[in-house]
Amino acid sequence: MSAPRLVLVLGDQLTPSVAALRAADRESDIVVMAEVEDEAAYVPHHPKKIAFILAAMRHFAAELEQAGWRVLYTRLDDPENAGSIPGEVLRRVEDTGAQEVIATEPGEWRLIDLLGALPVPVRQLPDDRFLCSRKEFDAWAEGRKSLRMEYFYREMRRRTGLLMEGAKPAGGQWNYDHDNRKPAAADLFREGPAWFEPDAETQAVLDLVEGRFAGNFGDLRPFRFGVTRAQAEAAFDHFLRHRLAEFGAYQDAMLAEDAFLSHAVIGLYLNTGLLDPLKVCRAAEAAWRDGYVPINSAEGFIRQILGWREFVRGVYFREGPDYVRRNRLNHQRKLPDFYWGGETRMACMAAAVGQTRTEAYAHHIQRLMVTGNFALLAGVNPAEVHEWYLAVYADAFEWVEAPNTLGMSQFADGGVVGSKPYVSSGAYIERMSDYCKGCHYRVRERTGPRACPFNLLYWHFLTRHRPRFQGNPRMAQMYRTWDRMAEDRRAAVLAEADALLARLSAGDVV
Ligand code: FAD
Ligand code: DLZ
Ligand code: SF4
Repeated sequence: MSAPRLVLVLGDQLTPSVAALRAADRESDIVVMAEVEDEAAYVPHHPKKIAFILAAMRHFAAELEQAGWRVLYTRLDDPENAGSIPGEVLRRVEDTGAQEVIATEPGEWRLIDLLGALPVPVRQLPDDRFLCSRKEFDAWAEGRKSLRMEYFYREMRRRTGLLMEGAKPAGGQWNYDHDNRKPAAADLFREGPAWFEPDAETQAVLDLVEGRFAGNFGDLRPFRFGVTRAQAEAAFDHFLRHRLAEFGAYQDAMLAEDAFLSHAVIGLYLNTGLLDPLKVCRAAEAAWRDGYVPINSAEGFIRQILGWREFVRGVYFREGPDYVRRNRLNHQRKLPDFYWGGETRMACMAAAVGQTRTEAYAHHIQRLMVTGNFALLAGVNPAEVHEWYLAVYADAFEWVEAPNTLGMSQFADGGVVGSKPYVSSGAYIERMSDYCKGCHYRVRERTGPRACPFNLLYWHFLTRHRPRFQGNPRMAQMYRTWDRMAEDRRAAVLAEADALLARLSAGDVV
C-alpha cells in the first residue's frame, strides 16, 4: 500500500469543497488540522476571534469525520502540539510516513512561504473560493495606469451576470451610492444580527481561550457568533429577511448605542469559508428581483462582496509580500494607547474602540472614518495600524485587512487601492453619527481647548503633505478652503495641532 498524503486545512479554509479536499482521496488521504500558538499569537488577536476560529475548526473537523474523512486534529492544549503550522505538518508527516502534503494556498504570504520552505513536498493549490482568480485579476490589472475598484466591479458584474439586464446594469446604473448616505435615527427599533448560544464544544474552547489569552485586548464573553456552516447560513438568511432592505441607505451611518445598524456581520463567516460569496450575492439579487429590497441596498451590498472583497484580494497578491511594510507618507508615530482600550475624551473613538473591545466588530465607516481617519491624520506608523486591525476584528485575515488598512485607510501604498486619502474633519463624523453630542470636544470649534481633534489634525495633515496632494483634483477644494482662511487663523490651527500631537506622543489623555 502506498503512503497516504496529508491534506492540510487551515482555520480559514473551512469549506467542504476547498481545493485541497477536492484534490484528495477520502479513502486513503488524511486531513490535518491544528490549533497552534503561533497563529493565535503572531499578533495579539481578540479573544473572541481566536475562540471563533478554534470553535469553527472543531465543528468543521467533526463534519469532515462524519462525511467519512480521517482527520488528525490537534487541540491547542495537546501536550504533543508543536506550536506552529509547519511544526504540526512535520510531526504528522513523521507519524504517518506521508510523502506529500496537499494544501490550499493560504491567504497570507507569511504562511505561503512557511509551507514552501518545508522539507517535504507541499502542493499549494489555488484557493478558488473567490469569484476572480489571482490570474484573472492580474490579467485585468495588466497595463492599466491605475487600478480602480469601480471598473473592476463593472467587469465582475458582466462576468457573473449579477444585477445585469443583458449588457446593461439592472435599473440603468452601476452604482446607487448617492441614495446611500443617510444618517440614522437613534430612537428607531432595528432588528440586530442573528446570534447563537455556544454549545458544549464551543464552551470548551471559550474556557481554553480564557485561560490562555486573558491578557489580550477584547472581551471573550458573551460569545454569540455562529461557528458552523448552518449557523452562518442562518445568520445570513436573517440579514436577508430583516436587515438588507435598510443596508443601503444607512451604510455610512454610526450610532453610539447600535454597533451593527443594518450591516450584515458576515465578514467572519465569508472569510473562514462558512459562507459562499457567489451564493450570498445571488440571494441578495433575488431579494431585489422578488421585490423585498430596494435596488440601492441590493447593489450596495453586492458591490462590497463582488467588487471590494475581490478587488482587495487581487491587490494583496499582485503587490507582493512587501505590501505590508509600505509607508509612502513616512508616518512614524506610535499607535496611541486608547486603541488598546486606554482612556480618550473623543466620544467617537471611545465608541468605535469600545464596541471593538466588546464585539470584535466595527462597521466599515467606523474603521475608515473614525479609527483609520484618526491614525492617518495623526501620522501613526501604518505597520502598527495594520497590526491593530489584523488583531482586533473577528473577520480580519491579512489578504483582506492589509489592502483596506494600508491602502484604503492609511494611503501607505501611495494610491494603489484609493486615488486619494480618506481624511475628514469632525464635520463628517457629526453628519453621519450621534457621537459629537456627548463629546468632551466641540465639533464646530476649529481652535481652542475644546476644538475637535479631527479638525486640528485634518488641516495639519493637508499642510504637511501639501506637495504630494495639492495637485490631486479630488483634493483641490480642500486646499482652496484652507488658503481662504485668515493667516493668523491658519497659524493658530497648526500650532494647536502641533501641541495636540506632542500630547499624544507624551501619552497624555486626548
Ligand atoms: P457589511 O458592511 O455588511 O458588508 C458585507 C460584506 O461585504 C462584508 O462582510 C465583506 O465581506 C464585504 N466588504 C465590505 N466592504 C469591504 C471592503 N472594503 N473590503 C473587502 N470586503 C468588503 N473586511 C474584512 O473582511 N476583513 C478585514 O480585516 C477588514 N479590515 C478592514 C480594515 C479597514 C481599515 C477598513 C476601512 C475596512 C476593513 N474591512 C475588512 C472592510 C469592511 O470594513 C468589513 O468587511 C466590514 O465592516 C465587515 O462587516 P460586515 O460583515 O457587517 O459587512
Ligand atoms: C487566525 C488563525 C488563528 C487565530 N488560529 C489558527 C489556528 O490555530 N490554526 C489554523 O490553522 N489557523 C488559524 N488561524 C488562521 C490562519 O492564521 C490563516 O490561515 C491565515 O491567517 C491565512 O489567512
Ligand atoms: Fe469625534 Fe470630534 Fe465629534 Fe468628539 S467632536 S465625537 S472627537 S468628531
